[in-house]
Amino acid sequence: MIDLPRHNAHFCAEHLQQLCRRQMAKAVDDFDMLSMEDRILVAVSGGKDSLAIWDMLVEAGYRADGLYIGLGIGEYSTDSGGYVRRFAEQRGLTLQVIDLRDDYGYDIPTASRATGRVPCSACGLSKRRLFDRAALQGGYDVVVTGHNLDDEAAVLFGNTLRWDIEYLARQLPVLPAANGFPKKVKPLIRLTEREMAAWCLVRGIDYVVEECPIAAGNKHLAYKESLNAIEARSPGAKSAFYLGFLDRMAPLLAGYSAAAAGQLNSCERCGEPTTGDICAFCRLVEKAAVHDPVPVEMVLSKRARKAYS
Ligand code: Q46
Ligand code: ZN
Repeated sequence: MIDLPRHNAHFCAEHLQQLCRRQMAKAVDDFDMLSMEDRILVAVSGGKDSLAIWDMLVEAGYRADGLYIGLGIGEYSTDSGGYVRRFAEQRGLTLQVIDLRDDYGYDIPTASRATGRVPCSACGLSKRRLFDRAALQGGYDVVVTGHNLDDEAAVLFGNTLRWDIEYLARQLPVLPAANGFPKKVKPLIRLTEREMAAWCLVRGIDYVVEECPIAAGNKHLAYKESLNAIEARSPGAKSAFYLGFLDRMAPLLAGYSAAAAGQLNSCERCGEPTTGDICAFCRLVEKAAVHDPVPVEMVLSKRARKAYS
């Protein structure tokens, strides 16, 4: 039995699965995310959310392959890659693997040090670009990510605290294919972390439980903790905050997101879309690939180092 206060009910394994299937189907329908004919590429990290959404999509009859990117973040990456490979092997699913060090000559700690970007910025840029590239080159119709309600509510909370209108305007569960970018969707926006952990438990999915060591002490986790404290006092507040935003606020911001899209050029090196001459990813690879490898401990914040040791 799992207790879900926001639904004011306890769920057995069968009803929990029904709840998850229904909520995923509602998100997919409401936002026209996927069709049964689509070839889907799931961005998998080895954590519960991405493995759960891959499992849910395959179970629902969708044609979904996985893509895992080895980020070179110490033991965390070694472990998470193992979980993804075992998941795919056990179920006979197609998994593509990109290893930043082997395939591009760098890893995230080194890219962070070489470019002066915070590690999550170097990581986000690398992941976005490589998922987009793999989807377009592999002929996929859509990229699925495992962002859940807790993730999206925390991002919304941060964007709202800063009144970052451009980010708010782009914080949508579907980004249509445009300007050389593939379509991207988030079918787990109606489901929480707790529900995804429960899905994995009842479906026998092993996943990497540790967070990325670089995440320790970051703002995103602090926003999650704040929202959890509000949710504990007022069950349902988190979904009202995020789903209410999508329903009532996002339509008002639609003009901003169209204005922010702007005109893009083709990168002189890779040909992919960029606002300048050479895209940010090519510039990152150029600097990071010639830099001496940097161990993950060197790029952890003080708080993260404490949690890691
Ligand atoms: S962005 Fe940052 Fe995550 Fe990359 S460096 Fe770790 S915490 S894995 S989703
Ligand atoms: Zn480029």
